[in-house]
This record gives sequence, structure tokens and C-alpha cells, in this order.
Amino acid sequence: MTGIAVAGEVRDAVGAGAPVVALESTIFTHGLPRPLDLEVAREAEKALRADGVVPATVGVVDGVPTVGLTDAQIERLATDDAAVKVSIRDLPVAAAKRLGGGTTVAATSMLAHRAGVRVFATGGLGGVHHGASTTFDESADLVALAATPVVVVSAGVKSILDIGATLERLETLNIPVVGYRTTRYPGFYVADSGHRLDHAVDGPDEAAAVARARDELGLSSAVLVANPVPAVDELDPAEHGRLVAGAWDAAERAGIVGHDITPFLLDHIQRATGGRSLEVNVAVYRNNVAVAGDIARALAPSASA
Ligand code: PSU
Ligand code: MN
Repeated sequence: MTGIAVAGEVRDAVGAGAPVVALESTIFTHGLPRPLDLEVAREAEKALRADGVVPATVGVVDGVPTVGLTDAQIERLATDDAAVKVSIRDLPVAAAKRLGGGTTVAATSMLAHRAGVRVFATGGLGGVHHGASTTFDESADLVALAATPVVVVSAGVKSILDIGATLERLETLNIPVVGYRTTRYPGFYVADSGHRLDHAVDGPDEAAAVARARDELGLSSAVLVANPVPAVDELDPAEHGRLVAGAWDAAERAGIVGHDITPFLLDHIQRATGGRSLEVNVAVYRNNVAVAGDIARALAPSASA
């Protein structure tokens, strides 16, 4: 595929019909603090390999969108202060300027699909921000997912978003959302966001069946598998509600607006929980990677299990 570098191991696995899972890089360029970011990126790859799945971490190296970063490339991006956050619209600029960057859910899904990778694990999706009816701040993840036939495993959307509005937009965009063994939509740090889903899948085989049916119908949307954080790992739901409200109050008092809001809110929650929210973030991601690996194996034509 011109313009995109695909690692030999990933290309071979895709060609052989072996299971592959794509992983995003914004989580380690922008989402998590050092040195946790690099540890988490490496652990995800290792866990997939241990399950017989080829990891394909996606990122932009010297302007080149790359599916299947080497360990050295992951380390370089995780420790590069100049790494930018790359959504789909940023790919041409990053290419021309030869920038390094972490890819969002939108860019990772698109690049994974171009490389023939069918399953992608992330932490939380972007979505509709509070006040979006006047600010128009809706993540490009949503329109990208409407046009990219992959399976994306997440624990819902970023907790600071307007979750009800995001679910409405996913419906409008014809994007199937299924709960993984639940009909409660997860709330990232908590297992239940308070919103209901119409459908659950009972495990990896049923998730794979939904993806195959999507393909047979010729539909182009992603299938979103909403996978709640295990109950033992979640933030206390009552505390979570207070934390998010407190973070928004603090942002308003500090006059934070626009693109600075997300980092401000997440940082506030991190400090207010003494770092506990980071542990939950890691647990969320680990759990999503494991489920994505199971779905990739169920979908793989060469799968024996
Ligand atoms: N979830 C988080 N923190 C993040 C992201 C998700 O808890 O930083 C990243 C993901 O890469 C997602 C992106 O694709 O944010 C969406 O950003 P925006 O709202 O600017 O489109
Ligand atoms: Mn935005």
C-alpha cells in the first residue's frame, strides 16, 4: 500500500489469515505519563504474542504512517517530546513535514484497515463533548468509524464526554455497538456509564459473527465492542461522578477552553485520585487488548480454536 509502511510480520500474518490486533499510539505519546506509557505499550504487545496474536502498533515515524512499529520505534515515539497527536486530517501534514506522531482511534482504524488488520484495541474512544451543540466539538473518531470496517474494542468513550449524545451520534452514523457480555454501556473508569445498549455479545465468537455479517452485508462501518472494566478494578461509581463534576468545576474556574480541556480534566482526576485513575486506565486497556486478541483469533480464517 503506497504511502503506508507495513511491518513484514504483520503483512505475512494478514496474508496467512493469522490473528492480528492493531494498537493505537496516542495512548503512549499523549495519554499516559512516563515511564508508564512505554511499559503499557510493551505489555500490550507481549500479552498478544503470548496468546498467539501478532500485535500491530500503529504510529507515524518520520512522517510515514506505519502499521507494526518496531520496539525501537515505539520507544522513540514514547520518549519524543515533539511527537504530535495524529488524526486522519493530520496524516498529510505529518508526512510532508516528516513528523513523528501517535495515531488516534480514527487514524489507527483507517491505517489498520488499509493493511488488512481487522481488529483494534484501544482504551476509550473520542466522541461528543459537552456543549457540542454550540462548539461543534465532536471527535473525528466517529465519522472515521462510520467508514472503516474494523472491530474496535474499547471501554466506552472518554469519561469526560457527553456519553448520551455520543451514543445518539453512533446511531445516526449507522455504527453497531454491542456490549461485551453486558447491555450496560461502560463508562471507561466505571463498568456502567448509566446508559443502556440494545445488544450484548456473549463472547468472541459472537463478536466475530457480527463482524462477518457486517462484511457479508457490504456495510462499511466499524463494529464497536464495548468492554467494561472488571468490577474489581473500577473507580467507585459515586466517587467517579463527583470526580468528573469536580474536574469540570475546576476547568471552569481556571477558564480552560478548547483543546486544553481534555488534558486538564484527566490530570485533575489523576491528582484527585492520587494516581488511582491511572491504574484503572491501565486495567481498562489490558482487558480490552485481551478481548481483542480473543476476537481476532475467532475471526482468523486459519484459526484452529
Ligand atoms: N481516551 C482517553 N484519552 C485520550 C484518547 C482517548 O482517555 O487521549 C485519545 C484517543 O486516541 C482518541 C482521541 O482517538 O483521544 C480523540 O481525540 P479528539 O477528541 O481530539 O478527536
Ligand atoms: Mn475535539
